[in-house]
Amino acid sequence: MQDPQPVTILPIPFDWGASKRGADSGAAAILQSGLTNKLQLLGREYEIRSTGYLPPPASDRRTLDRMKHWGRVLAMSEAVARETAIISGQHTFPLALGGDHSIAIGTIAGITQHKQRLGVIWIDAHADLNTPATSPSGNIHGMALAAGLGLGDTRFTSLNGKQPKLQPQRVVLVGVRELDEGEKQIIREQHITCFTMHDIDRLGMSRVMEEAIGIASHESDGVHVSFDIDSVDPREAPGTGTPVRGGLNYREAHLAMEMLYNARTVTSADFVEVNPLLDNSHLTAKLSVELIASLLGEQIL
Ligand code: 4U7
Ligand code: MN
Ligand code: MN
Ligand code: MN
Repeated sequence: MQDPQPVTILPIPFDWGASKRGADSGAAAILQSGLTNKLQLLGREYEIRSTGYLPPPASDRRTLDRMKHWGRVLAMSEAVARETAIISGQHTFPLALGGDHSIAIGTIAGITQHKQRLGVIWIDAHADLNTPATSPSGNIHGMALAAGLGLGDTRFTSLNGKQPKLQPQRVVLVGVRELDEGEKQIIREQHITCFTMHDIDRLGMSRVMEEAIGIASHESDGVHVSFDIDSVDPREAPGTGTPVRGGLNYREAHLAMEMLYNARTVTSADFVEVNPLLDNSHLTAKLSVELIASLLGEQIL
């Protein structure tokens, strides 16, 4: 990977994959919290692009109990996949700003158009491995990683024709502390590497990230980092729709980003689930800017 690569920021103002409204303003909050200024300080060229999908058409009411607002999520995913495929073909670094985590259905579909052996590091309190059959909520943001692995509704799994887009041996979960029964089963059946908070407590973040980077990049043609801000403890990141206690602390989250930068293997990223309506004094959006800066090379010394 050439470094420093220009960054293409893709804001995705979308929240119909989640049950709470508000994550659709997450990207704007991250931009308002000084992201582009940071990129300039880091000497990174950047461009901001649009998916052309703003805002969701009120007319699209296609929904099901087990796949809420699937019509809107699908239309968004198609637009995101189209745009991300273009960006990743241009040798810039695609940085997708959510939006809820359902946007990753589109980014992974777009990026894997060029990278068929993409590794994924999914940093999240949750695994997002539900299918319509296993989901307790019907919220599609909880099904995003499953879709990339070819599990779930074919409208989502077959987005760029080819399914599955990811190979489970190159998918690594980090920070997990809330799993549904169906998700546990998928992790076991597919042999997905899952570093829970328990593992982070025992091994330390440094060792966990070393292993995660090794596994995701093994015989890969790139590594995608999908960072759900609810991986971070709610004390540091309160502005998110599905907070879970006992998460990454401030330094653990930064260390993960710094190690990913130092490994020079990351080729694209999502930052998702920032909800400014729940975010007192933009703490969570500011944290996201700092973490993105660390991922893109900001150093302490
Ligand atoms: B997020 C949940 F049941 N698993 O499927 C579900 F606990 O993108 C939560 O990680 C999903 O924030 C959270 O609804 C999705 C629930
Ligand atoms: Mn998530
Ligand atoms: Mn989550
Ligand atoms: Mn969430």
